[in-house]
Amino acid sequence: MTEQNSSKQKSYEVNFDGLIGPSHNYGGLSHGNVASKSNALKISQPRNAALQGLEKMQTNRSFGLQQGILLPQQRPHLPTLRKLGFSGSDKSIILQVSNSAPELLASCYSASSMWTANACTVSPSADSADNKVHFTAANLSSMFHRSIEHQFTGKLLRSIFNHEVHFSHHNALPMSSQFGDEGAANHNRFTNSYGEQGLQLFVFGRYAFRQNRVATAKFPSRQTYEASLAISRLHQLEESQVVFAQQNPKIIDAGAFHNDVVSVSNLNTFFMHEEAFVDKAAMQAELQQKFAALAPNNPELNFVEVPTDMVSLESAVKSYLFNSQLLQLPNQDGMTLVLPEESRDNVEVFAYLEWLQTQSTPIKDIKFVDVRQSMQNGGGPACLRLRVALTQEELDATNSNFILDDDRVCKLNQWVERNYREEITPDDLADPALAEENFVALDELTQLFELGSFYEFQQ
Ligand code: SUG
Repeated sequence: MTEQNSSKQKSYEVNFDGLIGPSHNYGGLSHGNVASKSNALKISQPRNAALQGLEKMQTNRSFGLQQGILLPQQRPHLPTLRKLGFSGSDKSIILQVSNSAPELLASCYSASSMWTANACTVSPSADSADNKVHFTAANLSSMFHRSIEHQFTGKLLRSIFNHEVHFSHHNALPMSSQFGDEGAANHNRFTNSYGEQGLQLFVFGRYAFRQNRVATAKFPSRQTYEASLAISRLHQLEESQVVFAQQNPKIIDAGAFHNDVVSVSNLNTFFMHEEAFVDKAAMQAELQQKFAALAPNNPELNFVEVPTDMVSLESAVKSYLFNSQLLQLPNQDGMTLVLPEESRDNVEVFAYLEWLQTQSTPIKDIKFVDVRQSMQNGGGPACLRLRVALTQEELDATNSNFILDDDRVCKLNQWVERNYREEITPDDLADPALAEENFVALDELTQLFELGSFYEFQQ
């Protein structure tokens, strides 16, 4: 949580990280996600993965930020398999599916809800006409294994942000390719202070209902313009507060399936690869002009652009340089960039980072975190977190069980140690005992979070 004082009341950016679930495995399910494909069917380490995620949350807390958490979903998701015509006991369904359709079993076993940057799009109350914080669960309609997340996500968000005076929740957009929506991973917001009115940038990969001047040749464009536009309507945003920009299809074909693989923002700063957008100059001009109109007292946006001759597209995608958290730490001048270890390992990227620190930009400090288990499925530090800007009053109205303290982190570490397997091989998914273990773990989790019977298997 980054704390800021505005004239009215304090405001914060709270990062809600996904707790990595006990079924974390490498299913190779995401076409266009280079890491997911290249690590397909490798042995995963769920215990290590979850501990890495918790450690990342603790790192943020050690900076003086408070930190939120979102819970893993029920996996395997047997209700989906029943919808697809499998019947009988849980055990018999798992055995049937593992024999006849292992790809469906892997899809219903994915722990992909860990990447909470794809959980929903959030608009803070300072921006919305009704002064409420708006949430729209992402339909994630492009990838089958992710399209089954939004219902639980919506339910979870409603129980965390459970106060109708402050929060407004919207169901996912219609489940069709024309309204493909991947949530906050394709959304940035610019402001001088989290509690002030901001400018929202919606990034999309393609138009669904009109001719695309440029299009991908290899990989899917998951987010449509029409989906982004619908969300801006739902969230009651004025035209003066939004900019829509198309992601460069070339960069999607290079493996940047979400915009947060090639750019990240914080406050009035935009850190981006120079090839990230179709028409960078027009986008920057519109952002700058609208921002100046919204914030006349401090009208300048900072664009920190990384040129291709310093960081190639390939290195950007491999290292996840941009999939970092750009944070304003309390009582510190300048911002801190929290990067995946893979950025330190990449010679080109590390040389760039050393150079960056000698330059006069708002990015003053860099830190590395080890989230290698998530990275091998294409999820870096920024994928693992959902940013929610809240006023003090809204933070007070948020379910406090989901804001971490030392005691909860300690209990969660113990819960992981007690319940998670050290390794999962692709063949393990066929073992009904793994499903039972997952459900025991999630049952305990609902007790830790005082949620009652929250998952479908508990009802
Ligand atoms: O949707 N990977 C996720 C990674 C999401 C990253 N999120 C952001 N960039 N914000 C995806 O492609 C892989 C699962 C597998 O292959 O088993 C996966 O779903």
